Amino acid sequence: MKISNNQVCNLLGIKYPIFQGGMAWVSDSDLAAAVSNAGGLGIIAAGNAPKEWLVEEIRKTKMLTDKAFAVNIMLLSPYVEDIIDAIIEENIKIVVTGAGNPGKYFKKLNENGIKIIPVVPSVAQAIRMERNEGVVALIAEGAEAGGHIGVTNTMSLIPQIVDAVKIPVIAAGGIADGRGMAASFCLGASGVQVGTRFLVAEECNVSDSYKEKVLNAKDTSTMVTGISTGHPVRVIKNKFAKKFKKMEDMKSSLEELENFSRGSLRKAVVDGDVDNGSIMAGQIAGLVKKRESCKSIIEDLIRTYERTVTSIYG
Ligand code: TUI
Repeated sequence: MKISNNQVCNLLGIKYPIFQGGMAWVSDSDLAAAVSNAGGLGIIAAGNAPKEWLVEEIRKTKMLTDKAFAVNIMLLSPYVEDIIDAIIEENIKIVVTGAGNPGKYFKKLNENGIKIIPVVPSVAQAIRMERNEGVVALIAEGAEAGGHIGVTNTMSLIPQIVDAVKIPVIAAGGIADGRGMAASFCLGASGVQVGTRFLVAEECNVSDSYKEKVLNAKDTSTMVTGISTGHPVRVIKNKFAKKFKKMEDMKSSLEELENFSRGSLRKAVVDGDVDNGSIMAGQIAGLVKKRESCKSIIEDLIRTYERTVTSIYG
């Protein structure tokens, strides 16, 4: 059974309702353009980067694709205001927000005709976000996801958010193939966001050792650090994650934890130091076994989605 007349595709002008997760330090112009060219929604992650970096990546993406793409604003960034200025100046039409409440930026984004898609980890946040002008859809992200997460898992979160709002819901957290995509649609989602599987894409510029960690992961390879600090983050278990957790258990101060973890994502993604860096990835990493192009990933998602749906509904 093929996907047809999909709300998310119609809303954003894309071929397939598949978003590539906006992953800090990872989701650059090469990855976003490859996903958009393959029919999904490529997303550049501003992360903690300064405005100049984002402007350059937006311009590169426009040279690499004529398809729709988005920018993800990480709301813990010290540069959020500058990032929003860059988004407006560079005429970006779709914005995804994550890791906080984007409330105070809605007016400016909406005035500039930007479609806003907040990531939400709970029903309360979903309801709060939907009330705002310019919010056209929501990404409901379950705690299977990599990186900064909420507490509720995808299987429970999606149907509860779908029932609580009227706008389309995109499911995220634990989805890496067409079965996960079909399951998300069964729960009422109109699209999916995939992060972990794109970490090993040929067009993804993360270090080779990071990719190997994802490819070698199994179902139990991730853990959550930062629960004590109020910023839970799912990562692949390694020396860094175990030490961080130990420091939390020993009641290290927030300052000590911040000093220990500062720059840790960059260390793993850019420098390839997968012992002392933070290897953010979702619980579905155990399913990701192959390096391939973004086009091949998206085609596989669609093919296995159609096969799964046909096997359920005939
Ligand atoms: O944002 C993400 N995942 C991320 S961001 C990131 S960069 C980072 N690095 C180190 C420490 C922390 C972050 C790595 N992974 N996912 C989207 C997401 N948003 N998950 C959960 C939320 C969220 C949380 C709270 C959304 C809204 C929210 O509201 C809280 C409030 O203050 O209202």
